[in-house]
Order: sequence, then structure tokens, then C-alpha cells
Amino acid sequence: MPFRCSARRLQLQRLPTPCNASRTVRAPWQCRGVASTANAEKVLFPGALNSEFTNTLEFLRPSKSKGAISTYRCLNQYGEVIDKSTGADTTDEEAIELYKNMVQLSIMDLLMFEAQRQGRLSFYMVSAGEEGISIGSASALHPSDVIFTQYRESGVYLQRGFTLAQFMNQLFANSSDNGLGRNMPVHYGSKELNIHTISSTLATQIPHAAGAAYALKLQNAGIVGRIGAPTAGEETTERVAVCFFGEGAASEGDFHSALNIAATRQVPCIFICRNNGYAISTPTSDQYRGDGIAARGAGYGIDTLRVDGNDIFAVRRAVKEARKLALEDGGRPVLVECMAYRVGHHSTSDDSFAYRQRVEVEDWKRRDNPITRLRKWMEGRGVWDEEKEKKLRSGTRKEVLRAFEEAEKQKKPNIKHAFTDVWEEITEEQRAHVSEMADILKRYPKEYDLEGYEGGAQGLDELLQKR
Ligand SMILES: Cc1ncc(C[n+]2csc(CCOP(=O)(O)OP(=O)(O)O)c2C)c(N)n1
Ligand SMILES: [Mg+2]
Repeated sequence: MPFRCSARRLQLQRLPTPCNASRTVRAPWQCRGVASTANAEKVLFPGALNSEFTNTLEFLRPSKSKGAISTYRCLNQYGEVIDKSTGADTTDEEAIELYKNMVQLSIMDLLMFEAQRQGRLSFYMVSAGEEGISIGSASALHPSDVIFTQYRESGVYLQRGFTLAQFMNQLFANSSDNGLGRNMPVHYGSKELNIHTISSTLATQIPHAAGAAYALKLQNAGIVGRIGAPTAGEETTERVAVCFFGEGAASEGDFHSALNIAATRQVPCIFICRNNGYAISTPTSDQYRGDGIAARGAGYGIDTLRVDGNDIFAVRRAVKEARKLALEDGGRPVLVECMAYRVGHHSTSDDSFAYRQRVEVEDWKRRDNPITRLRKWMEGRGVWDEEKEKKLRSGTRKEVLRAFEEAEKQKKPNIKHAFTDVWEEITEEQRAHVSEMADILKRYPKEYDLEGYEGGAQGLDELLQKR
């Protein structure tokens, strides 16, 4: 072969070592120059490696090509394993746990949706039809992997151990809420479970995840010390960052910058796209003309797989494999596009029948669903039946309602938390805002009834007394 260099080689370089680590690592941004001899069949253009010469003038015409990227699945619609040699890669006990979590999520969704309609909650978002994506993928990760979610991934929280009480406290913004009532309902977060707090601003989590994965790459290699204390057994584990987002969020510039920097820096990040066909009222046909989001992964040089989101075993296997790939050779990003249909309305503020036919939704509901598919598999194996189903559903309903009523009774957070956690010490400017607010609250006690808030109307005094 006449090449002087067959691929970009990475040089080894010693990086600054802020902690006790002193390992020599690859610095991905240090690339050797590339060149080739005059009669080479391939020219190693710095911008397109390994491209062969051709004398056929042919445009790439995706609009004319017949095949789309295929969709990986383990189970067919009837809950039967397609490839007996790989099987479901899940024990019966594990499958039952996953099933219980999916059912719990769907029951919580139904009850919370109704609670919003009754005026007891201000807002809610359901995951209907997408339970297999969040629960299946979370089950394939290590508890120490760092997760960034959008908002339709409550199943990730549930699978990681977020309790019903924690869900309800956040939804009611009561004084036990991790976020002290500062966020919209459904914007959960958990430091203990390594899940970053959800942000309403679409796609911002994607570059955050790429950045976190870069930090993890350095930590995995021992170049920098770990930030935050590891929980038991985590010290030896290499970690990945995992980022969930919808296909609509993938239209934001943040998506593109994040995938590009993740690829150029080769960071251990699993990007999990939930492609449910809609971004509120915008169908995918108005959102893009390419082959879904998977095609974009290939465009950024990222290992990519498209998966049937109604098949929890397929999602689980795909994410397990993605995790392995993401940690190989010091790290690399991986994209998994999970296909599903958004069966529910976008949120409680949306009526989707204003922009899609009821029959379209009914068709999808009848055709496929991650919960029924897994149930069919369990029944096929003789580990599930109608009686177990009834017991699970009635028990879960009671548990959700109990947690709901408990959280509803609790007081709201102290009003001072509207100001705390911004600066370590209250600033003079903040003090002026606090005293203005205190004055308003005193003058209009009927309009601002603080009975239900911890500390009542005196909540702000503590801040004002602080010097
Ligand atoms: C930057 C920004 N633009 C617009 C919105 C309004 N918005 C909230 S959700 C959403 C649709 C997102 O769709 P997708 O990413 O496909 O997720 P899905 O709701 O389908 O799960 C939009 C446009 C927002 N929150 N942030
Ligand atoms: Mg969507």
C-alpha cells in the first residue's frame, strides 16, 4: 500500500495532573499530518479520510434510496423472541421487575393526569407508549453513570430508585421537594441517583452531557480526580454520561454542537433519542427530511443504532452494548434512536386532537405497546397471569394515591427559598428585593396568604436579620 499513513494517528501526550494521577494518555486533539503519494487510489484529504477516487459522477441521493436504517428488535409484536440464540438476555425475575416499574409509571401517569384535570396539580406530562425506552435503558446502565434527561423519562428516575414520595413532593412543590419548589412539576432531579435536574429549555442537556462525558473521560483515565464522593463499590467503575432527548430537541443547534464535540473529543456519552413522531404539534415530516435522527449520528462519525422502542428487551440490549462501546479505547460517543409513538397529549396544556386524528392514535394504541408486549412474553413463559396482573394494578394504584395524599397535605417550602442558593451570602441588592417583598406580603395578607408555607409570612425575616 502506497500510503505514508493509513489513518490519523493519535499522539501520546502528558497532560497536567491536578490530582495524584500521572498516567500518559492519548490527547485526541493532537493529530499527525496526513499525506499520500501521487498515484494513490485514496487521498487522505485532511477533511475526508479514506475516500476512494471514482470516475462515476453520482450524487448521494437519500431522497431516492429505498431502504431506511433498520430497526433492531428482540421480540415481535406477539411477545415472541425472534432470535432464539440471543434470547431476551433478561431473567424472568428481572423482566417482572421491569414490568412492575412500567405498570407503576403508567398508573402514576394516569392518576396525575386526572389530578391535573381536577385542579390539584398545575401541570403534568405522561410517558405513555415510551415506558420501555426509559425503563429499559436505565436498567442497562451502572448506577454511577451520570444521566441527563428531557422530561418524558420519569421511568429513568423510577428504575433508579426515585420513590413515589419523591415524585409527589416535586409535583406538589412541597417543603420535602429536592428542588424546594423552584421548578415546574415533572422537572425532577436527584443528586443521589446521579441524575441532573431537568431543564425546560429544550436540548440544553445535550451539550451538558457531552461536557460531563469529557470530564468522565479524564476521570476514567485517572487524569483528574473524581468530583464528589463515590458511593460504595463505585470507585473502580468507569462511568459514562447518558443523555435523553426527543427528536424535536434534535432540531436545536445544541444537539449538533454536542454531537460534534462528543465525536471530535471521543467522549464516553450515550445519546438516547426518543423519536415519538411529534414535537408538541409539529410532526416529524415538518421537522426533517432525512432518515430520522440515526442518520445524523453517522454524519458526525458516531456509532449508531436504531431500536424498536416498544421492545424493552431490544432497548436494554442496545444500551448495554452502547455502554461497552462508549468505554472502549478510552471512550467514544454512541447514539441510540428509539422509535415509538407519542400516544398521549404532549402535556396537560395540550389537546393533541387539534392537530392529529383520533383514529391515528387509536391505531397505534392497538398496534403496539411496550407494556403489553412484555406482558405477552411473560405469559408465554408462564410467569404471569390475569390474577397477578389485577393484584399488581390495584396495589400500585393504592400506593400512588397514598403518596399523592401525603404530599398534598404537606406545607409549601419556606418563602425565603425564593432567594436562597443564589449567592452564598445574601447581597445588598437581594436584601433590597427581600425587604420589598416582605413589605408587599405584609400590606396584602389576603392576596398573599402564606398560611400553607413553612414559616408563614415571617419566612423572609430570617434573611433580613442575617448580616
Ligand atoms: C428552547 C425551547 N424551545 C421551545 C420549547 C417549547 N417546547 C417544549 S417541548 C417541545 C417539543 C419537544 O419535542 P421532542 O423533543 O420531540 O420531545 P417530546 O415532547 O416529543 O417527548 C417544545 C417545542 C422549549 N421548551 N424550549
Ligand atoms: Mg418527539
